[in-house]
Amino acid sequence: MNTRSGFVVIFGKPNAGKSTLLNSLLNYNLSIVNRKVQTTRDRIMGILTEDNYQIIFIDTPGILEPKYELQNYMVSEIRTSLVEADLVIHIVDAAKVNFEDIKKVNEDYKELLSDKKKIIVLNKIDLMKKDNLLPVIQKLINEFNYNEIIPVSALKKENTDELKKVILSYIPEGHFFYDSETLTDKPEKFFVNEIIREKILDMYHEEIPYSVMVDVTEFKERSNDLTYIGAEITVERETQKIIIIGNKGANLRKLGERSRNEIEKFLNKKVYLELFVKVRKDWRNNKKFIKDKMISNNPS
Ligand SMILES: Nc1nc2c(ncn2[C@@H]2O[C@H](COP(=O)(O)OP(=O)(O)OP(=O)(O)O)[C@@H](O)[C@H]2O)c(=O)[nH]1
Ligand SMILES: [Mg+2]
Repeated sequence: MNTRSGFVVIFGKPNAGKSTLLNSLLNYNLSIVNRKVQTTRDRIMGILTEDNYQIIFIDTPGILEPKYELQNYMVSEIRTSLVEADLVIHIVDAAKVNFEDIKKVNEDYKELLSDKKKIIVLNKIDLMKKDNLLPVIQKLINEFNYNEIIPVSALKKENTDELKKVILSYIPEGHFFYDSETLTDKPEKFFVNEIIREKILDMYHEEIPYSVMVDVTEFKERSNDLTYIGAEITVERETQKIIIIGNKGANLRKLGERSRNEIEKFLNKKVYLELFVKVRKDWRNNKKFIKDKMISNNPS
């Protein structure tokens, strides 16, 4: 039997629904999703192996103009992902299509996109009248050279089967890159970290989610069914630490409880979770700190 295998990069502005689309195509909640922007910070591989094909999806951080070192890291994650792409899915919010933005993205990433097959996905169609889609599609056909234009709702799984079929038609023949049980390139520790960050995104507001770095510093099986996890939450200022901890530690306890419940489901084991809050002034601009933490969170 001939096998097919290829890399598909999901690329677009913050909040367009990249991670939601990844989860929906995988039928599995791998990448964290949140209504706040800049949820995803690292590229995350989600591997779909079915029948005679293997599609390696790569979810990426939202495209932005970097203003601090952490965002430089996020942009470098986008660029590295594009290099290996067989197909690029450029996803936009269908109700808020900004043609100037699309032009700019194509310009900014020109050298990485020039020889690639590209699909533009118009996402969140559940939020709009279908009649309003036609003029958008027409303009995209007239002004851009995408190989395909596909409207979907990643959240409601509308037209995602159709999208999957189209994606598959662009996957070249070739051997599988990973064995068929592998779901991702990231270790368990990375997802534990992401679960804690997801709960922080839900619980805290304003600049806090953007000023937080989570690092799982200990991950030890104490017995067959108990795992000890120690995680450091680094913020940029004392005042943020006070908010994270809350009155008599109430917020931190709640964060710990919510994270632990989810981590236990993910690992299918009992977990003892300990959270430590640290302040590292202006860490988002500290290249060395970011590099060290990202290596620690993404061991290879
Ligand atoms: N109504 C609707 N909401 C959606 C759809 N897809 C995603 N969303 C919502 O849009 C928000 C952002 O989704 P994400 O998947 O986190 O977006 P992202 O592009 O990965 O965002 P970043 O990682 O921050 O760049 C979340 O609240 C999702 O539930 C959709 O098809 N319909
Ligand atoms: Mg995301």
